[in-house]
Amino acid sequence: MRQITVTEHLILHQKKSPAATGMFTGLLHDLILAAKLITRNVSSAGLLDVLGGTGEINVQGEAVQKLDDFANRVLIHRMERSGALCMMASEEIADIIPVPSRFTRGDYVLIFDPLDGSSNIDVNINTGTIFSILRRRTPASQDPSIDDALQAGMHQVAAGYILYGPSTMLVYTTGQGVHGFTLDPSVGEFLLSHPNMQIPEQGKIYSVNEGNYLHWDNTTQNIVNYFKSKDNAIGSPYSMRYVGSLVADFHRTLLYGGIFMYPMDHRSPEKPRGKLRLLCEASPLSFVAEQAGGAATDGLKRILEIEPTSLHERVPLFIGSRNDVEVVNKFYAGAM
Ligand code: P6P
Repeated sequence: MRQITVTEHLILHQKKSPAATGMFTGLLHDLILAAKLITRNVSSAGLLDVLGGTGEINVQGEAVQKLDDFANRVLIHRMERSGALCMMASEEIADIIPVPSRFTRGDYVLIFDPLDGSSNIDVNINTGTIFSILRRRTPASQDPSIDDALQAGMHQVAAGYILYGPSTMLVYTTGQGVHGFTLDPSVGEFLLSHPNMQIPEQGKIYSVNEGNYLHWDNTTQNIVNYFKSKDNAIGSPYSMRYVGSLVADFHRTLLYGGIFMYPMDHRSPEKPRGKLRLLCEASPLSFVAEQAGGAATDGLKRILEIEPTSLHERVPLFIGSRNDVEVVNKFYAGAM
């Protein structure tokens, strides 16, 4: 295959996309540089003193891993100098991160999970960086505000992820399909390896942490039982795959089809909630899923239509093959 870089692909294939401006190409370039810096440390984590926790607890109430902190700092440092952003928001940080006025501010907002699945790093399981790019809503004459971040997923200009696995991959969409690039470490370039990725319409894999079964409501239990019964769309039980790293589970779903589920759980009856974050996890992956012909719902509503009310809002997530997500919607609508 002719070697096509990300920049070449953006210019060649994104002509009609509002994302093809120089500012956006520059943004993606800096994001790619950050990814290369992160992958360098993630891939040699066992050899550097970067394993384990920092001893801090983040805004999610989760123990911060040293590589979480490293990835977060690399992204903020690199991206605030990109000239393309007015503001960022990180899964690791409670509040919005305005680009300091000493730097050139741009029209875009970057929301990211710097290293999702980082609790798996110490056992050498795939992790990933998830990113969502919005256009600011407030006028350039004003300081950016949280309103620039609290936008429904349908307003994203671009979204995607970097997967740190046996190879490092960048998968992204700007609304013109989904394209995957694999890092060639010998030249330090992401080269097009998966053009126009499409999720199979019908899956045969389900992906969920069944250890939470007792915390689900009856409808959710019935949905999972459907996928592992013979009375489903394929007439035999689906295979079950669960890495426990969202980017890895989503990437497999994107390539092989099927459905990834992180349902609402009723661990605390007064406050049932999902685990995954809307702005830095569910929205970007749902944009990718829909652009690849798949679908994503919280059980009642298309993820991309949910209007966020807070920066770290959590949602239930069912995402993957269109037919399988449709089944989930029917169960919650009482039609199955
Ligand atoms: P559980 C990782 O901590 C994460 O946020 C996602 O990457 C992953 O999908 C999920 O949590 C796993 O959660 O409760 O199954 O361990």
